[in-house]
Amino acid sequence: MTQTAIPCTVMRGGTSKGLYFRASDLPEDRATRDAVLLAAMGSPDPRQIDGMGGAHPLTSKIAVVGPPTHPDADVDYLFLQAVVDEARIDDGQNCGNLLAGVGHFALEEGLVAAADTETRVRINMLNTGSLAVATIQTPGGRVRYDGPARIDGVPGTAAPVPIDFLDVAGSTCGALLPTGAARDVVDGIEVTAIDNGMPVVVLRAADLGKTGYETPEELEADTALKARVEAIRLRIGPRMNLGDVTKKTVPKMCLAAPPRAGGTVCTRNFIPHRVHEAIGVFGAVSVATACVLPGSVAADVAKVADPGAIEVEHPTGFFTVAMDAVVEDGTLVVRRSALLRTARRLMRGEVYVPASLWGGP
Ligand code: NQM
Repeated sequence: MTQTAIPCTVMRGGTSKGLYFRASDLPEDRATRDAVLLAAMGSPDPRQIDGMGGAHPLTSKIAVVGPPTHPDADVDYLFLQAVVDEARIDDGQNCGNLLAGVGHFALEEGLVAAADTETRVRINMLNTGSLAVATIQTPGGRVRYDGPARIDGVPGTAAPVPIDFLDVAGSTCGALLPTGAARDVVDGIEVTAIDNGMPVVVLRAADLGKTGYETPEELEADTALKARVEAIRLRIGPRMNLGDVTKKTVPKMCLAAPPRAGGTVCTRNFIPHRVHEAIGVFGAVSVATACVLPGSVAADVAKVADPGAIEVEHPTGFFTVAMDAVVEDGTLVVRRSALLRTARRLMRGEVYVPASLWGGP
């Protein structure tokens, strides 16, 4: 036998797509696991032609789901980014889009028992050590995928998956404002470095000579802009307690502009080298938080009509973040954030990798 077959589910989670594995179906040894996952995705290769990856960071994602190691959780979820054109599996960030499919996967795999109408799945997010609660529709104890919910960036409608976060502030950087300030100056540009689930650096698009309404393709074609954004990222990364971020997928870089479609703020997001077609989930939560943060550069351009519902505009629509945040003694305290996603099981089967990498469990 020259190939090893590994049980695998392909799911769309929010505006991303990825491979979902049970932890027990993958090698325990990390180096072997990473080699297996790179082969499964077809990385490194810009086209990922010899694997399942979709040749873009948003379709080169992996969820590893297993029994809970947290007393308040039903399952553990580890997110892994297979870097498209490098032989690297990165666990340095979380992904709230693949998170949207974790509850379905856990139910379908029998890791969690379904309730009769809906099932609240408490998910321990290993990348950040924080908890999320996803509510999955399970009429008659079966996972339901179809429904009326629409999210921008995905055609059609599906069953709603409301997700609640309780404790994501400072999840990766150790503090909501990792530099200690609501505003810093890097290379002559004012920025806000924030981590409410995802380390993000917010910049005013106008300060970089952009409107903030450009298409992702236009921004990706602007090599001078990309070099400038990356230089700022490399300088502020260590100040956000992230160390040298040259080889990291965080922080994300968000160009913010005044809203132009009735939302709160308009965004274009470098994640960190490609430009997102929409916006990441935790990316949106962090940007939404920056909008209600007194003194931030996001607050300069945002029009906050309702601090409880921040509408983040992105290239393919809106991302709404429900927030409960208050300013106490001059400090922003985020009590809760919530949002809506959808997800769909696309395929279940086995993914094949060369047996020379791993012979199986
Ligand atoms: O920010 C893209 C995505 C993401 C991550 C990225 C995400 C999040 O859209 O929580 O969802 O920023 O790398 O899947």
